[in-house]
Amino acid sequence: MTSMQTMDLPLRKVGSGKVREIFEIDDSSLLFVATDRISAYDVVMDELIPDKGRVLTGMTEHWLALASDIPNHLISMSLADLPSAVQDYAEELAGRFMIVKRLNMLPVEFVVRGYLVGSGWAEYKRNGTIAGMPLPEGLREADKLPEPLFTPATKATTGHDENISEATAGEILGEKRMATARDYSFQLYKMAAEYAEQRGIILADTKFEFGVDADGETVVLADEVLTPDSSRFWPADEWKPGSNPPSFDKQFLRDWLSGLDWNKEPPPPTLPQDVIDGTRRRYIEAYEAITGKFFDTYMQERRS
Ligand code: Q0Z
Repeated sequence: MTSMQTMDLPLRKVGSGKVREIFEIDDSSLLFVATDRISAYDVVMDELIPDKGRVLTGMTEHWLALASDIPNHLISMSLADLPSAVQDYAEELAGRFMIVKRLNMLPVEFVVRGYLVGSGWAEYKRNGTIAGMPLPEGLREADKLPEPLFTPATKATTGHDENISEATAGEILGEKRMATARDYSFQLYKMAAEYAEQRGIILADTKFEFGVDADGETVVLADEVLTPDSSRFWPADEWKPGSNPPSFDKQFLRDWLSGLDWNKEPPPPTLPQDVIDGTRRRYIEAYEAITGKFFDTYMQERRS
């Protein structure tokens, strides 16, 4: 089992997030890598969750295959297609990298919500709205919304994303691009929510990122897609309106953290081995529940 903190690869790093890294291959392609880092309450833990990056990459691959009618950035997940400069890292990268088409990223996050939680619930309690749109009265936390809602956000340079209206997203991106990416987002959410529901999983909400192709025209789905880091997945049998249901993947870690007197500011507490193992198990269970495939099978395919 190989595990990854940060990737020091002999390629130029062009983006780095809390748990993902992105490197330049050439003018038209990038190497997108999902590490095993995990964050909770926006703090990255010191320990890794082995295979977490592979689980997320495998889920992204699964959803992209189901949504093959939407243009996406994935070029290859084959070891043979890795640039020669990183062939020595093939074992570490296997299953956790995507060679992707280099896009001009749209500076808006495409969030779709089917349930009333998180910042959506906070706004509804305050104003009776989500993203400024009025909702029926009397909804409870985690209630299913009458219809999925598009609640775009801008990537704030520091701290949290800022929710914006659809009209503002249209002003930033141009109406046509915004509408194309919005419609793709609804289509993806509805497909995935229906698919997950049949497997006993609720897709409460999710966030998509899009870019524009070199032709300056084609709107292309990018980044990780419908993973536990970009979405809230709940086990359907634990959903109870009136309380915030546990997320499939991180609840095990959050439950352990909540028993400590940690103030949710760095430095994070040291994760014991049983919390690492339990969290890894939950990620793998999520992969297997969603894809219907054994994680070991995914890895066998990705190592050869
Ligand atoms: C995505 C991000 C990450 C931090 C750049 N296909 C693409 N073309 C051009 N740019 C990107 C992509 Cl995916 C791109 N991000 C978001 C990813 C770490 C931030 F791995 N940044």
